[in-house]
Amino acid sequence: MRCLKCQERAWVELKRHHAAYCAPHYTEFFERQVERNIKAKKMFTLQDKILVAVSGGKDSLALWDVLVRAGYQTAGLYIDLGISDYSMRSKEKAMAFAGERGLPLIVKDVRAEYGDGLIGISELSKALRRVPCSGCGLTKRYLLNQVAHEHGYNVLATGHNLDDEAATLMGNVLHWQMDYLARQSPVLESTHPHLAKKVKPLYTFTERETLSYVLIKGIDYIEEECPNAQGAQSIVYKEALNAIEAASPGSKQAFVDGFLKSLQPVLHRDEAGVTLNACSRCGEPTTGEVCAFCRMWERAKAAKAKGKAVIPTAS
Ligand code: Q46
Ligand code: ZN
Ligand code: ZN
Repeated sequence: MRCLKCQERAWVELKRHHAAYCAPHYTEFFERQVERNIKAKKMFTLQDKILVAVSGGKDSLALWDVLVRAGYQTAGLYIDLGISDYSMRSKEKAMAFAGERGLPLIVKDVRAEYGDGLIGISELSKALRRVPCSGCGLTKRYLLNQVAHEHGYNVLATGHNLDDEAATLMGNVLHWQMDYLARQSPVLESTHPHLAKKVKPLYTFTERETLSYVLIKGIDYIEEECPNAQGAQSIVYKEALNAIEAASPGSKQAFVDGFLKSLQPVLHRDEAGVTLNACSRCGEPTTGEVCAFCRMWERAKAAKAKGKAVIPTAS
């Protein structure tokens, strides 16, 4: 197999594009494609201040790397969720990436700041008898907006890739989650001064393609998944989609592209505008009186005070 550009030995094969590239031409292709996504979807410009959600994993570090190389104004945000040793190891990767490149990294420690030093995501889920990902997702969404607003970043960029988007779409379609479908997009405009614009510049790349980029660039990332990801529904959908993709290359992209072109704009247009108030506890926007984040953490602390299941654990 030869590189499409220089005919040297190819390092990465992209079956769905009927192309293959050597290492330097692959990174060139990757960086150009990210730039094309940013411009085509009007995600941001060189004047914007972009907060990159950094987990220490390959996708978020690849995204931050490309944005810095392209000259965008960025800072990283790492959220320490207090999930066993995984949080510690992923934080080390995020801090090392930022430190080696002299990039600004904001670190938020959920257990210290919101859980009285005792409640991280693992204890929160036990106290509330919910799966960890539900409390975790809400906490991450809240903190991303809150930190972006507090530090003056108008755009929030996440490393969601094509596999993530296709799996989310499959889950939303299987359960006909119309509200979620209306908001599933690589770009969500800000609807409130406290809510940053949200963008996903890697939404056209598969996990394998992002992995190829970080390997070629020598970016050190955390390989292990969050322990709570095992058994998550999204993994089942990703496996199903991988089987379809193997039999028919390009299916994942066609699935997501078709949805974004045909259905998403109709659903988004039909979404009724909602009035947002300031949360009476924290001041962040909410449709009710107290936001879901404050309610959730208050319930977890109340459960702890009653001596229920909140015990700091190693898992
Ligand atoms: S970090 Fe949080 Fe994920 Fe872990 S608890 Fe679930 S949502 S799996 S991306
Ligand atoms: Zn080449
Ligand atoms: Zn609140």
